[in-house]
Amino acid sequence: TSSKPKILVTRRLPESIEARMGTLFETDVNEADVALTGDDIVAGLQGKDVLVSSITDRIDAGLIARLPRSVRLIAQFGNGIDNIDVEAAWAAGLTVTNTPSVLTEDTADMAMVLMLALPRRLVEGTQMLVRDGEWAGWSPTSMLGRRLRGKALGIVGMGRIGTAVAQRAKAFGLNIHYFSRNRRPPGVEEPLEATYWPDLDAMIEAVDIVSLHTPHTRETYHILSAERLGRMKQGSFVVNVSRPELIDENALVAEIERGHLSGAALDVFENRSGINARLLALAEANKVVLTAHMASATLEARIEMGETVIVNIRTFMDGHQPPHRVLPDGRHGLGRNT
Ligand code: 8YV
Repeated sequence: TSSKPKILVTRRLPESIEARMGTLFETDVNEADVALTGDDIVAGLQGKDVLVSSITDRIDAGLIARLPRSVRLIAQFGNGIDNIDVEAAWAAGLTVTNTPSVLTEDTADMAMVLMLALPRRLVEGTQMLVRDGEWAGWSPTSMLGRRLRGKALGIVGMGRIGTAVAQRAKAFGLNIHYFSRNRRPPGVEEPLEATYWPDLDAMIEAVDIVSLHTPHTRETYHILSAERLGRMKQGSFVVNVSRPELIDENALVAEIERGHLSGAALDVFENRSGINARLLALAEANKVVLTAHMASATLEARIEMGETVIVNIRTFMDGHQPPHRVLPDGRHGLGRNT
């Protein structure tokens, strides 16, 4: 038997990452690349030191209690850790790590893609061209969208990703507003000319676009509640590249259907096994733009996430504190799997 750390990787990772893991660790990858059940995870971890998890693994207190004693580290491949009960992991003496920062910029880019897609009718334009005979050619009044410049963007959660979105949006001429648990330190707001709102309800009423950039926790579950969606400005819209649980999706659909909101651009969905049929109908009507949980899905980000996982494992196995340890400070919930 080798002295290399023994790891179970629950999903396929980019080739170069799997190859590197294969040389550094005794690596067992779930080649099938479909989400493992709790029983599969427990069985696969027999005699192993590390679980390399993804958002599709539900690691709740019950599963943590059943993990083999040899397992000491849960190294999440991802930024969000709402699939892991971090408190239960800590109570069981397990260390949890994640991969922040490396996906910030790509995720912020996708927020801009989605923010522009609705008012500039991106998907509709493509559909019109690909559906034979529907394009009558250019005219001064065809395919008119609405200008983004000058609109007010309300960012909910001004952390790494929220700030990266604000920087991009500022360059597009949007006026930046934000709500965050804590006001950002001096130096952040000034270059963005950003307005801090200590009261989320007040901000919601004042902006044209709401973009969500907070983790999913007990406190942020349905932070865009039916009540808040109702308070949004007539004709405003929502962007979500974060977690589906942040929005009361049925209420969002209802507000778009009745014409109060002009639409939504979503990368994540409450019912992950089958997207809400009313939401799909709204997409058909070009009121919403839907993407497939791909805001951080660039090859570069995935490789850097893999490298971060490797650093976390090596540091931990060498007996040091891994750089991206997640603290049991309540910043977790137990979301359903993607
Ligand atoms: C991934 C993400 O799709 O990091 C996150 O929180 O949502 C995405 O990067 C996922 O986490 C991969 O496990």
